[in-house]
Amino acid sequence: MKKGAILGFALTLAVSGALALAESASAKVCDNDATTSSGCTQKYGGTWTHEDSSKSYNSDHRISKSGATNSDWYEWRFPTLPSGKTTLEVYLADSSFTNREADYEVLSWVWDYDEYVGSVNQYSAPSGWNTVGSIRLDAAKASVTVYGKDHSGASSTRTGADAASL
Ligand SMILES: [Ca+2]
Repeated sequence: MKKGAILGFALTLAVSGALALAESASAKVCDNDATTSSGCTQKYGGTWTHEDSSKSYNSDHRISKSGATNSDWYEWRFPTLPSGKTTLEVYLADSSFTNREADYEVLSWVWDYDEYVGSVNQYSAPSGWNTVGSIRLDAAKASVTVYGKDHSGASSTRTGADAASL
């Protein structure tokens, strides 16, 4: 490789690195069982057991029962976020999360319905932040919901709820 090409490649890496940093700096993270000072709250339906895990974000997570359904859901409630397009990312690291196709939805307080954002295979997801999809927010409080149903058809899997980021 010529010197100029190497420099160009290095510059590309530096610019994309800066963009990635800018994006993560503007994102708001809500963990499961968030502290009051974080501005995040949460709610859930069905059974979501609290567990400590050194792999999980802030060393804890919630997990559904085995073979959960759409009656089992966990909701992260975010404070008011700026309007515009944002990316939903979820933190998945603990190996006890086995849902092969977990659905995620987002609700903005000014909407009338939850909007489907995407599905994630929690079982094969790389450890750390995973992108679910993009959504446009409307300068209002927003919530993210994950459902316990495994849409792949796999039975007896368990769904994890750790940190979420918008
Ligand atoms: Ca956590």
